[in-house]
Parts: sequence; C-alpha cells; structure tokens
Amino acid sequence: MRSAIFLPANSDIKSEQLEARIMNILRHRIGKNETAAKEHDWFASAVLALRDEIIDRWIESTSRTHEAKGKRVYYLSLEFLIGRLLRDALSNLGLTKEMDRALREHGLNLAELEELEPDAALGNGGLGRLAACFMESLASLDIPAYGYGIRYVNGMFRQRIDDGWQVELPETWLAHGNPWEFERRESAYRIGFGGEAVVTDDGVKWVPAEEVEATAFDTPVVGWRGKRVNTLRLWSASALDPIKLEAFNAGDHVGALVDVLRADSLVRVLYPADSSPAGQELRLRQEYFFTSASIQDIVRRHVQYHGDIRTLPDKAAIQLNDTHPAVAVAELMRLLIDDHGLEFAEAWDVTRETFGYTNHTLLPEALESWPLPLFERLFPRHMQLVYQINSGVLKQAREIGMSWDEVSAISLIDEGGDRRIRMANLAFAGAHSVNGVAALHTELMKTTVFADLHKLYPDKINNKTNGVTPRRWLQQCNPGLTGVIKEAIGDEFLDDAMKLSALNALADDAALGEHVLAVKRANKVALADHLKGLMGISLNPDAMFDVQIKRIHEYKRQLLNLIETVALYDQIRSHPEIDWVPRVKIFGGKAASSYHNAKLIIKLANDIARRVNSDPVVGDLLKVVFVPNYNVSMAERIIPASDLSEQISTAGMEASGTGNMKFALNGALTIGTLDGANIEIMEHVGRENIVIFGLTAEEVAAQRAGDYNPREIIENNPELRQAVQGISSGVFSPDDPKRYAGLMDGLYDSDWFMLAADFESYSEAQRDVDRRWRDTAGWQAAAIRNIANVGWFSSDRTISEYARDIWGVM
Ligand code: B1H
Repeated sequence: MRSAIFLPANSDIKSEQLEARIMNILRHRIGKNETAAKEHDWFASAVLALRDEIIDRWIESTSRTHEAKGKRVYYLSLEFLIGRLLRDALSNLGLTKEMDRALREHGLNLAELEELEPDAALGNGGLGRLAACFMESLASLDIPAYGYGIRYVNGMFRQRIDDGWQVELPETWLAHGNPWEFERRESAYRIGFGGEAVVTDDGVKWVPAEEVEATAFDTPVVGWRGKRVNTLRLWSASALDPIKLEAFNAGDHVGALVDVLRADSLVRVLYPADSSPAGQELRLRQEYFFTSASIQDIVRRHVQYHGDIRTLPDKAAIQLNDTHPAVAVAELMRLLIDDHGLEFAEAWDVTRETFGYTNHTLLPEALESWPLPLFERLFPRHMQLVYQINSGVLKQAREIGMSWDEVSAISLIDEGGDRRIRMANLAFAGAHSVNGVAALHTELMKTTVFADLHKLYPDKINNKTNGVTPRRWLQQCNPGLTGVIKEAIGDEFLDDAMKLSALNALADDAALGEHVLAVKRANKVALADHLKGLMGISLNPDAMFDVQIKRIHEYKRQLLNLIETVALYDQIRSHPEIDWVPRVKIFGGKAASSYHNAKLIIKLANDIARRVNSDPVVGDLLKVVFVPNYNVSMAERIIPASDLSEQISTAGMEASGTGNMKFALNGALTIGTLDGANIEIMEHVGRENIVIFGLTAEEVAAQRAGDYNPREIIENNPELRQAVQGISSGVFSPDDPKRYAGLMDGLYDSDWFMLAADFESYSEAQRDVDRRWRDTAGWQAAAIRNIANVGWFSSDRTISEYARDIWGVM
C-alpha cells in the first residue's frame, strides 16, 4: 500500500481542549451560554468541536491525493444508509473517552447526547447500508474515494404501528439542521431534461428543454484511527430561476414557483422500494440528476488536475451501485463525444475502462428497465448513444455466431411488447467489470439473468462477497464484547478483523465462554429495558432472543418464521409441561408502501404477538415482538443482544445478505438456508456452528420447474396444517376472521417462495437449536467460533478485493 504521512494515529487532543472548544462554539457559533443551552445546542456544539478536528485531517487527506496525482475511486449510489455519525467519528478518532469527560464537566452524558442525532436514513436496506460500510472501509484503507448520491430531504419513512398496521410518516432528519455537512456552492452543475439533439457544425449537441442546478453537500467520512477522511458528496437541486417574476407580477403566485417545486421534487424523497424498482418518471429523473452531476464533477476534476480526458481510466474508477446510476454510461459518452470531441470508438474505450457495475439482485421484477418513449423524451441525445452502443454490441454478438434468441437477450432494448431500455444490459456492456455480491449469486448471474451477456463477455463477471465494517458493527455497537475479546487475544483485531481467529484456540475456554455470556446477557437486559420504554413489553433476558430484522419481503420469508411460531405456540399450549426453551421472537422491518402482502405480514406478526403475549398458558415460554421503525440505530441495539439470527430466504433469492454477517460477528448463531452469503459464512465458521436447513437453490429451481404441490405438503403435515388453518380461519384475527385467508390460500395454490417445502426442515432445525441452547457451554463455544471466523466478512476485505481486481488502486 501507499506510503503515508499520517497525523497522529489516535487524535492526541485532550478532554480539556475539547471542552474549551465546545464552550467556545456554544457561545460564538450557537450564540448561547451554558444557562440558555438546550440539549440540541450541546449536541451541535459537541459535533462542531469534533468536526474541527476532522476538517484538519480532511484537508490533509485531500492534499495528499492531489500531490500524489493518485487514482480516485468514485462510488455512485442512489442510497447511503449511514445512520448516526457521532459515535462513529469519535470512535474512529479515538476520542470517545475525551468527549465523555469533556461533557461530564457540564453534567452531560455522551450516550444521551448521541441519542439526539437523527439517523441519516438515505437508503432502504442492505444495498444502502453496504454503500455506507464501503465508504468507511475506503477511508480506513486510506483509498482516496468519493461517494456520490442524493441529499434526500426525507429519507426512509418512519414506521409507526397503529393497531398492528404499518403507517408511514415522513422522516425529517434535517429538522434541526445537519452539523456534519458543508454546502459547496462552487460545485454546482446544470442538469438538463427533454428538448432535442441538434446537429451543429461542431457535432451533435443536446439542447434541453428544462434545466435544474445540482449543488454539492459534502460530509466527511472518517476512517479507522483517523487515517484518512474521504468525502460523501450528496447533491441537492435548485431552480435556475427561483421565481418567474413575469408570472408572479401577473398574479400567478403559485405558477411563478413551479420551477422551484420541480427542482425540489427531485431530492424530496427516497423511493421506499427495496429489491423492486419504482418505475415512475420521477425516479428516472432522480437517477439522471445525481448521475449527471457526479459524472460532470468527475470529468471537471480530471481535466483540472490531469488535463487530457483520455487518461480518465488511469485516474478514476467509477463503481455503479446497481443499475440506478447506469445512465452514467450514456452520460459519460455524451460528455466525451459532444463536449470533449472524442470519436465514438475512443470514447467507448475510455467509458468501459472507467466503469465497474455491481449487481445486487436477480429478482426479475427488480431489474430496471425504462419505457423507450419516456427515456427518449427525457434524454434524446442519450437515446441516440444507446442505439449506437447497442448496434456495436449486437454486431459483436452476431460475429461470434450467437443465435437470434441470444442476440435479443443481449440487446440493450427489450423489443417484446412495449419497447424498454434494459439498464442492466447497458451497465454490463459499458463496464469492464460486472460483479455479484456473494459466490452463489455470482454463479447464478452467469447461468441465469446474464447467461448470454456472459457468453459474449466471459471475462467481465467476477465475485466480490459483501462485508460489513467491524468498527460500527462490533466495536461501536458492542463495546462489552470488544472488551472481552481484547482481554482474551489483545487488540490486533481492531486493525485487522482476520486476527479474531485467535479466539479459535480459546473457544472451549470456560472462563471466556462465561464472559461472552455475561456480555450477551447485559446487552439483552439493555435491549429489554429499551423495548420496555418503547413498547411497554417485559422480556425475560434469560430467554433465547431469536431475531429476524430486515426489510419485509416474501422472499425473505418472515411468513415462514411466523407460521413456525404459531406451530410452536400450538405445541406449547398442548404440552405446557414439557421443558420448552423460552424464546423471545423479535421481528422488525419496513414494508414498501405499495407492497400489500408485506404489510399484511406485519399485521400478522402483530396479531400473533397480541394473542401469544397475553396467553397465560405460555407465559414466559414464548413472546413475540414486532419492533417498530427498525433502522440502523435499532440494529445497533438489537444485534449485540441476539442469540439466534434468522436468515431464511428461499435459496437463490437473497443475493448476499449483510445482517447475517453482523449477527455472527456479535456471537449469534445463524439458522439459515443455503442462500447468499450464508453459504460462505457456513464455510468460514464450520458446518457444526451454524444451523442449516431447507432446499438448495438448485432444488428450488427443480421443484419450481417440476410438479411442486404445496397443498399436498400442507395437508400431510399436521403441525403445518394446523398453523396455516389457524391463521387462515381467523384465530389471530377474530376482529376480521378472513384477514389472512388470501395470504394462506396463496400458499396452497402456488407458494412461489417454497414455505411448505421448507417448513418441516425449518421446524426440525428450530428444535435442534433448542437442544443446542440447553447445552450452555456448547452454545458459547459455537458463538465464539462464529466471532472468531467471520473476520473475513469485514468490508475491509471486500474493499481490498475491489481495489485490487476492479479499480486498480492497491
Ligand atoms: C438489494 C436491492 C435494491 N438488492 C432496488 N437489490 C431498489 C433493488 O429502490 N430500489 O429500486 C433498492 C434496493 N437491494 C440487496 O443488496 C440484496 O437484496 C441483499 O441480498 C444484499 O446483501 C444487498 C447488498 O448487496
């Protein structure tokens, strides 16, 4: 890796200096004295004091890259699910204790102040959180990088549960201002829409019908030990003409503001769809808006520092986070050809060498495609370029003798029915690297959705198994466990998660097992206290905390978990005398606003909870909790307090999963299918330290293609039948007995997600979990072996692989 002159590894600023800074800021920037200061003023002062420390490192990092004339990585993502930043920045700078002390001088508590920070929830789920982990790892590995996205005014909606139903409320994370961001008015670009492509003496030029301005807001991203501070650049939109005075003076006061509203709508709200695209025009406009601003920014920077645009691939690696920014391929081509005068062929080489594309899902409904007439209306020049790119691609395909079917599968334009632009095909063709996010997913890319493109470009597809940052997902969220690990193996693992493997030698050490157990129990008590305050429910911290937290989606099979919960409930009621393992079943997650079945599953979880939790026969043996408004901060509380991690998607459908990695890192055992990264987790922690059940991806495909008969399975399994019939007949919804009839009918009739096929194996696996739980020492040893062997799932490893194989920066 590059040599570097770092500022001191851990910041050597003292708590007295920090305190002086805070008091100075409170007085001179916030404009209050100690008597007048409210808690938000203290929070802002603490952040600003810390920010001063960050800025020095930020400027130092940036000038280091300038001087080295180094290559930069650009991560384009419509989502960055960051969460809170205060604890992260303090911890990465080694200033947590100093800040704690400084605040205590004034009777303040750091943990309480941390709670005032809203989650920056500019993402839906795994894809957005991965982008946030990647940003942190890029800085930690001292790789010069920019994240590019949208500064949504309203991020992921806040979920309220009203009478068991999800209600979506706007999340106003910017209400108290955002002390982390810097507006960069000098970095502004015009973004066009519509109009026409005009032929001039100087070549083709796009003359848009509308234009908005994109302005940059920069947030510093602090790497581990403050090594490097990178930039997350989020774009906001404004009208070129804030008010149409002519219209205003003519009395049309609303019409005069229409440009402002139109610009504002671009950055107003994150589309709350996970793993399924929201196919509206506004979404396409959002995609182009942030992509164009980012590409213009990258091109401007390159020309400014390096002169010749032809050397772009030597100095810039642009990674497309799924197809949401795939229009970047056409946008860069446009700038290279129309603005910089490159020939098409030359521009195409530069483009392909610059871009990499990451695919995150193979769900057919999730593959983005845009109606051609819409695309052409908004981007007439890009449309021409897409045609030109396509003709080259199709020519190549015909040259190697591909069949008509293969050629039409490769085409960037779907000619079946209404004509549509296939964004994945555009990204595939326009990138030199196309990667999946776990080994199985990457193999399935080659054999299913991208089989024909893979045949044409056999060297593009590669695997980069996802990872998570151990700073946030171990050190910060679980200081207790971090301390126990330090005691046991020293602190090398803080800098290299692979060093956690030293715990293997101690896995059967009784003392370590007890320490890990004690930390887990303390975390469970803390979670139980929190949920008591939040929901008024009392949980027994000695019960097994069995957790499924993630977006609600049928393929993730929360419904399988719920049906098994009902089956368990029925059994406990029939045999309350058996020594059942007490369980707390914890669910959390948001449903896309328009996803009917997902919302119904949330209601079912709440209906089951109400009935089970008030049943005196089961008492403490079974509790069901649906935690409202699951988000990053809630994950940071729940994961360290979990015993069992539910990763039970239909095999072949979860591209990777990243929650699975966080749970294992915090010593939970996984019950899971052979899907996504679960497979690699199993390979790392060992088959004996994970509970695997269910069909393989191949078996799922075979069953679907064959004569799969869920009705027969349900009718022949008395436990399953009773649970399904109970739910279907209104046992949990006496107020509306037919509420779940349709949901359950779907299982009998088609069961696309193979719940019936996997139920028996899942249920047996759960009883196997019970048996393991009764052997406390054995459970602890398995938990330690999980922690010891998931260092590989650090996003530092993932990013090192991207850096080496795709970006050429390490
Ligand atoms: C993932 C998405 C996604 N895959 C469309 N695809 C979206 C698709 O708003 N949209 O239109 C938003 C998100 N998200 C997830 O990515 C996978 O399901 C996970 O398995 C994976 O771990 C994660 C990160 O790679």
